Amino acid sequence: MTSTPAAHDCLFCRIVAGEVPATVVAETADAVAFRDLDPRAPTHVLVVPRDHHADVADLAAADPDLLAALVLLGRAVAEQECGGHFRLVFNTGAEAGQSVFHVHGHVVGGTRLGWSPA
Ligand code: IU
Repeated sequence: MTSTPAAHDCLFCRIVAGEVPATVVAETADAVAFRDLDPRAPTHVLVVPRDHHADVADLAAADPDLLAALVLLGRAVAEQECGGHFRLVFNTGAEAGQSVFHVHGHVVGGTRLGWSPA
């Protein structure tokens, strides 16, 4: 997949640009953290880079420092909300459950998490 600086039809680009409302809980120069509209845990926040990359593998290839920044923003959110314990999930590809093709990490926590990926 390719990365583009911005995608007009990309929901998360529009959230980052402030064109679509979202509950932002943290942000940096490079990334934004906002609450998932359909939370699956007491803490369920999405961390997204401001730049458009389709998925985490594309991001890792194009800009590994930005991927690291995303992980650190996830940790900062978890420290704010759930004692620093969190799961960071990057669904990658439609078959794996990715529905928005602007890379996003799901920061989930705030409860004891089970482990049943399938
Ligand atoms: P996924 O890994 O691509 O399936 O995650 C997309 C997430 O984006 C999913 O958890 C949705 O609930 C969430 N979301 C959102 O927070 N706001 C929206 O307007 C839309 C999806 I569309």
